[in-house]
Order: sequence, then C-alpha cells, then structure tokens
Amino acid sequence: SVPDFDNLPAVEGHPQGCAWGVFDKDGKKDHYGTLNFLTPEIVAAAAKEVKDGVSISLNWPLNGIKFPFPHRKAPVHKPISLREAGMEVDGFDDELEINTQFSSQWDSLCHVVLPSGETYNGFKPSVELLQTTSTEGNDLPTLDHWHSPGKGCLVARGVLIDFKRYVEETTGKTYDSLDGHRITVEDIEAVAKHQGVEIKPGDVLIVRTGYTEFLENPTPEGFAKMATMSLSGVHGTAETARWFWNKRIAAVASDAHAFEALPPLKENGEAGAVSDLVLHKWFLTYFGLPIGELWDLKALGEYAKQKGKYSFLLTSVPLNHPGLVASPPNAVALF
Ligand code: UVW
Repeated sequence: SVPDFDNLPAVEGHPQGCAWGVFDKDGKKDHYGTLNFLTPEIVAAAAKEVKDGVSISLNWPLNGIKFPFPHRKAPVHKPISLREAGMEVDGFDDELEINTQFSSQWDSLCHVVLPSGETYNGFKPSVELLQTTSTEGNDLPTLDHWHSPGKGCLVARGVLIDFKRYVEETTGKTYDSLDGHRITVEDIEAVAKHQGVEIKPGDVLIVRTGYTEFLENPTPEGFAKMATMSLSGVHGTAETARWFWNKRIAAVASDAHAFEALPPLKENGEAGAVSDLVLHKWFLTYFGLPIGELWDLKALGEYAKQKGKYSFLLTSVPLNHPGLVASPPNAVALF
C-alpha cells in the first residue's frame, strides 16, 4: 500500500505529494508510476466487468483533425505497390509517418519535464537519450516499457465520467467543449453518483467532454472559439491532483485536447501558458500517472447510457518502439 498524498515522503526541492521513489523496488528506479496499482487482483477483478461480449474501440482516426494544427504535423500515409518496390509478388505494403500527439494518444511520463529537465522519478530525458535502439538499454520511463516481460501493457477497470451527457441531461442545455469550462472533482463525484458508478482503486478514469465530436464537424463559430484555446477539461489544481492520487487512479484519459482545461491557471489564478499545465506536472511528472488525450468516447458514451453501466474492462497496447514518448493507445472497452 502507498501513502496518501499528505503522507508521501518528502522529496527535496519538490512539493508535498511528489511520489518519486514510492514504487522503487530492490534499489531500482521505477518506470511505471501509477500503473503499479494494477496488481493481478485488480486486473482479475476488472475482467469480471465483461458480461455482454461487446467491445468498443476508443481510438479516434490518426487523421481525425482535418485542418493544419500548430506545431504538430498530420499523418502521412503512403501505400506502396510491392511489385513497384521490386518484389516478385502483387500486393501492397504501406508506410505511415505520424506525430504520436496528433490524435488519440497516451502521454508517457517523459512528455513534459520540469525546468530542471527532470521528469518522473528524477529521470532526465533528452532527444539523444530518447533516440535509443532498445528498451532494455533505455532507463527512461517511456511507453515501450509497458511491453517489458511481466507487464502486458495496460489492462484495467475503466470508468467513464460522461460529463457532456450529465450536463445535458440535468440542465437541458448543450454542453460546449469549447467554452473553457473547468470540471472539478466535485463534478466528477456528482456524475459518478448520477451514473451509479463507484470509482475504485486501480481504475482508469475517462472523462467525456465532446471535443473530438466537435472536431469531426467543426463550425466557423467553433473554429473562432477554438482559436482562443479556451477548452473544457478537468480543473487543474493541486487539490484535483491530490484527489486523483488518494483515489489510487492508475491512469486518466479524455476526448479533450489536454485532459485538463485550457488555459491552465497559475497559482495566483491568472491564465497561464502551456508551460503552466498543472495536471501534466502533477500526473506525469510527480505521480507517474499516464494521461490519455483525444480518445474517441462517443460510442462508449452511447453504449454505457443504453446499458446504464459506466464501468468496463479497458485494454490498451501502445506501440512498441524503443524510447517512445507518446503513442496511439490502441484502446478497447469491453462490456
Ligand atoms: C502539451 O502540448 C505540452 O501537452 P498535450 O498535447 O499533451 O496536452
């Protein structure tokens, strides 16, 4: 068992709640962070969620965003004729070049670093270190380690917090994922209660805002709003982070752009910049808690509503490439 947020051992130079060292074992620095909550007992209990034999993909198309996006290039898909490539056979291969942050993704614990260059557990990623040729030779907490022997990627109980549906059902108004609304932990608890779902240790908590659905059918007014980068998501504060740690959440995901509401708020309450992302710092860097973004949650929300069941078995197998900072999640919800 690990201590609550307020009782975590102090880590010099970092705030109370920094969990570095907590999961280390046999003198070895841990790479998995809160995925350590996924014990065989937790995984076996999650498997009992499957009753209907129904599986739902949570992966938005790699080219889901149909317009140029600053700093991140769109995927390039190149089908190749085998014969033209010189092979004595008719058929096709293909090549795919992607920025792993462009569509549904996991952010690994190396995605953002502190001004000191440190990330989770004090690891110091750099382009040179990330450009590795092997997982074993790479001591950074990158996603390929999820494939290490005995790890088997991510299998957990998923819980959907369908915030968009909750607001629309309880107020009769359309919930706009572009209005910069900040979803508090009290909101999350209220939605869980409304949906009749309990949040348990080791859960992957998944929050639906409707953002990818807007991106599928963008309107000129929506575009204008989007340009302000004022997007709905979970309220990024240390108190929010404390709640997630104390609940022993193994990972989080959302259809939102950054999981947390944008712009982030600085401690004095003023709007901050990307470098001020609050939950990225707490989750990825201090807790070792992976963040999923831009997941496709529409079909999941519809099925959960139809069945009145918001918990399921979640499996996710990121790409297995040495030094991978982010990856499509290849996530499936099973009911
Ligand atoms: C940053 O842009 C830093 O993060 P993300 O895309 O994961 O929200």
